[in-house]
Amino acid sequence: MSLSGTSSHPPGSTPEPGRTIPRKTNPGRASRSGGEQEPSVLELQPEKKLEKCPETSPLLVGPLRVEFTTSISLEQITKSNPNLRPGGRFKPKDCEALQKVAIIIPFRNRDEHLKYWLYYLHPILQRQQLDYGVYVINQEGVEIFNRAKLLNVGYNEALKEYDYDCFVFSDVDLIPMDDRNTYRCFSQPRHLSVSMDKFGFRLPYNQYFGGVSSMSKEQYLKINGFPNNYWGWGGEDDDIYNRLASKGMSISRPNSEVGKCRMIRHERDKQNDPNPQRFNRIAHTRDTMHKDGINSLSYKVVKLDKLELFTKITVDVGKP
Ligand code: BGN
Repeated sequence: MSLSGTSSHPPGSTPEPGRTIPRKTNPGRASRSGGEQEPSVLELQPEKKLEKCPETSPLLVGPLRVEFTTSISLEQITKSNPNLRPGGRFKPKDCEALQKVAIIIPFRNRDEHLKYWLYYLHPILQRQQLDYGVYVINQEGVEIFNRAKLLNVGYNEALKEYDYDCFVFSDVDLIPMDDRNTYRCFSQPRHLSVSMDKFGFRLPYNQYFGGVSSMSKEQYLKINGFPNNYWGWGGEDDDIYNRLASKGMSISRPNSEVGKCRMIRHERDKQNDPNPQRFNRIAHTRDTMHKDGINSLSYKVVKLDKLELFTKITVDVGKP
């Protein structure tokens, strides 16, 4: 399957699986007997209209204990999250979620980290009363890693499945320590991982936009998505910051208490060596961003697995 940035069907055109779509009678087509077809019993029942969820979920508990000592299995996590639908989807039962959020995780060879992420995040996201889906975008092969391109792929693929209006971009190794840090979108692009243990629970610098961030579809499109040509570690998040700033947007952030999070310690992979071109690239974001982004994205989906806890999309993103 070969796919490019411009998808063959428009975002949201595919009905999401598992959702009942009320059948409509087709006024342009006469039934076989020539008369009007009786509507079925199902069609006579009005769809139960849920009230909107409150601005702040009443289910939140605040600060959380987060540790990475005990090993957990996917089966255990699945058991303790019985309300998930295939592909790691969820929506609240009793109210209509305020936002439809796709959570995009760039990935390769980090199954242990992903388990912790799923273990901690699924219950948090459900308490936040979001209509959400988790998309793990797995870079195929052993070529150098391309985080920002994988994020673009996630945006594009998630929209083929459902009409998401908000995108949370999260590293697989970052876990929030407070469920009031809502994984949703705001009137400005949001930086969520503002207070990481790795940086002494402070921002490393004011323009820092790495780790976990969120953007509405509109905000994302305004900056033409993310760069596709940052291969290896570093700079792609600064490029995204430059894009936002050049479009006159500012960064919204939770306070440093609510924004606390833990990073799972690890060695940096060989395929994620620092990118020597990053300094030069971020110096030219304003010139390159209109040619390089969601409008120039090309990749191949190698495999798409709807697992119980997440949707795993393995992609060939090419090489530098
Ligand atoms: C910065 C990196 C970011 C990274 C943060 C935190 C660069 C660009 C050249 C200055 N930026 O230095 O990508 O997220 O550190 O680790 O390297």
